[in-house]
Amino acid sequence: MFRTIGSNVVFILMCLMLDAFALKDCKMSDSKCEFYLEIDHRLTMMKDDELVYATDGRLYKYGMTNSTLVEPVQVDDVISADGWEEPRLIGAVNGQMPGPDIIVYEGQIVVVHVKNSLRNEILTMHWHGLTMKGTPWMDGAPFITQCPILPGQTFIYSFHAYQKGTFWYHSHIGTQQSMGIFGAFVIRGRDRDMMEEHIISIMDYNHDWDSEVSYMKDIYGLYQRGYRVPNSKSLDDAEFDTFRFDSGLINGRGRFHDSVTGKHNGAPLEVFEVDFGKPYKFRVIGAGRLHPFRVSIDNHILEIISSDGHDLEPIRVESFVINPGERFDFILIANQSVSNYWIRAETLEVKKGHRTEAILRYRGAPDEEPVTSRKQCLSTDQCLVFNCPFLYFPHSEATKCLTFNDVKALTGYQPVPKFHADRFEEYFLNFGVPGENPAFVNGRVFQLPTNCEMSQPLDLLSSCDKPECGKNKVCTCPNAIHIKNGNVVQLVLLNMGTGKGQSHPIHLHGYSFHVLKMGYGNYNNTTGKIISDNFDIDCGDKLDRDESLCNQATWSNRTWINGNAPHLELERAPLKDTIIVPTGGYVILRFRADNPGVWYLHCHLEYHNMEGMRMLIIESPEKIPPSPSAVARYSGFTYMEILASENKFQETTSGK
Ligand SMILES: *[C@@H]1O[C@H](CO)[C@@H](O)[C@H](O)[C@H]1NC(C)=O
Ligand SMILES: *[C@@H]1O[C@H](CO)[C@@H](O)[C@H](O)[C@H]1NC(C)=O
Ligand SMILES: *[C@@H]1O[C@H](CO)[C@@H](O)[C@H](O)[C@H]1NC(C)=O
Ligand SMILES: *[C@@H]1O[C@H](CO)[C@@H](O)[C@H](O)[C@H]1NC(C)=O
Ligand SMILES: *[C@@H]1O[C@H](CO)[C@@H](O)[C@H](O)[C@H]1NC(C)=O
Ligand SMILES: [Cu+2]
Repeated sequence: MFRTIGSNVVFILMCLMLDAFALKDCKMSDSKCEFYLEIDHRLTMMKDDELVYATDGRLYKYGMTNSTLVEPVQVDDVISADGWEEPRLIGAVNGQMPGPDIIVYEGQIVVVHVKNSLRNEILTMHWHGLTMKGTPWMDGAPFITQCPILPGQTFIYSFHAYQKGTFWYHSHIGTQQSMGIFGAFVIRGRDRDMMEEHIISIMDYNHDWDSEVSYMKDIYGLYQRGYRVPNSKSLDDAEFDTFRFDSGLINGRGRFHDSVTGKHNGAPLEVFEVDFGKPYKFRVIGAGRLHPFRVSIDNHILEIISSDGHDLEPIRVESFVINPGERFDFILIANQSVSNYWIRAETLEVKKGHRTEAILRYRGAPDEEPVTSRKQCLSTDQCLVFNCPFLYFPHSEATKCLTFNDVKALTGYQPVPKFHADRFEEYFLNFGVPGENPAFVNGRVFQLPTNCEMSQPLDLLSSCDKPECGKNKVCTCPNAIHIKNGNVVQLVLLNMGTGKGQSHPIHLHGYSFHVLKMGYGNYNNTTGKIISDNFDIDCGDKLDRDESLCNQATWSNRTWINGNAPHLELERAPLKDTIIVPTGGYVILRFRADNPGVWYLHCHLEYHNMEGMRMLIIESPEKIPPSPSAVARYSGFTYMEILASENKFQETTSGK
């Protein structure tokens, strides 16, 4: 009798635990969708407590030598990463890397319980691309919109899924995102005949460094096998920052290619299945930490239809470039013969051959690896690449770049806010990494506030007003600009002067912005190498441009202020939340201040962000909706109860 009760209790507990780990699907008819994410560490290449090895696209347990008798291990039961034989520590969400996809429908209320089961790290979760309108304290910006979640605590995020599109969630603390704490966040529209979809996340990966180590090696030197080696270079001659690229991962899977022998280790790859004759929507997420990837699929044209959740006038390309933080949706029509095709993602480095693959498999094709090759780009049949961070590939590659200057928002999409005297604000922000200085914006290395800022945003008002900061100086302070609700804000982001570096993918929280114009440096169009910075910008001091930090920039032609720069797309400018600032160039963004809050603007290269290449945009603090006091004040296990009682979205107690 007693024993029966006991086992029932155990059974119920197990059910509760399973319930907490699996993500339930959200139905279109639900008004509220609730999810549970538990964050902790895992090891790669383990099946429970047994080590596995990779060969021929499969995984086997070690010590079982007779391969005719041994069944391979289920690939889904192992975090295989690139199949490297030494288990590597990674961050996992519900035991997976990447974490589970969260898929909801436009208009729903989303509630996500995030439990920090890391033993010695704080955590916050950012919902990348969501504007968090009305719920700015749910943005997951540590010390800015909330106190971080301490080990053992659970924080309940709750917000509206306003706008359909491809988004993602990731930790916003230190190196956690590139260690694996991320996943897709998709808001589906409510159209009836939806296309089948696939989600692709792409990241760079190595076996033993995190972004912290990259930073140290940047300062103290990069050694390999006893020799000091230079950083790799981008095709346009910009220097990439320090990172050892061992592999790339697509949905957490890739394989290690030995750079000496050129052989790979046969680790399992992600397979995307399609039916002949059908169209598919692919949602691609740039989840890496440093490298842009050029993505293509052998024998197939990619029709780009959207970026960062906003529809574009479709364009057909051979490939596109995705940077950390960006998303692209494309349509693929499965109209080739029933077979296997390589999905390729290559870095834009000079002569490195760094790449990763996945497999596009037509149903009915054999369970084999593709033998296809990529399209040959010919001068008579050039390859079109969208979103290059530069203007030219080397002439010999017969490859043509399209940039955000060459695309338009879909007709009828949100109009660009117009210049309006008295209600227009323009800022020049230069993103730099000069020499041994930490990365900064306008010479200001961002300093985290020591309290949870959302409760006291006015403290930040003049925090960079000190003599150490200013023209051609580097200082550390909580850099912020204040914008006024209702104003039209134009940001001119730069990548110029002595701190000029690889193209920075800059991400803005809280808003999507219109991309009015991208200005590139001057190139040699035969080699594709950059020659000089763009001359439209005056770095604001008398120094030669090569000696200036360019932290007080303005237009060279002073008549360009007040939104008068020429060649702006003012009708159908595409909307984004993450945009590349090209080496030696600039990008002009515009948005209406319609979301009071405290919002990060930062580089999405993980260690640039960690070092200080970030700042705050503070919109009308007096209009910030009151936060649940728990966000700022409370810590400890009471979070859950307090939030549950205070959060206005949780009208009824869920009973959980
Ligand atoms: C492996 O198993 C097969 C089938 O039972 C057997 O014929 C073969 O001898 C075994 N080989 C070894 C090396 O044990
Ligand atoms: C396959 O679809 C593409 C558009 O994605 C089209 O351009 C091409 O002509 C089609 N090929 C065949 C063989 O139907
Ligand atoms: C571009 O580079 C090529 C090859 O180095 C060189 O021959 C040519 O003169 C350069 N063109 C310009 C305009 O600098
Ligand atoms: C390359 O540059 C040369 C000289 O600057 C110019 O005449 C030519 O039109 C350019 N070619 C392309 C493809 O832009
Ligand atoms: C400054 O820009 C205006 C507007 O684009 C243009 O008409 C004018 O010629 C420019 N002045 C100079 C000196 O380039
Ligand atoms: Cu950067």
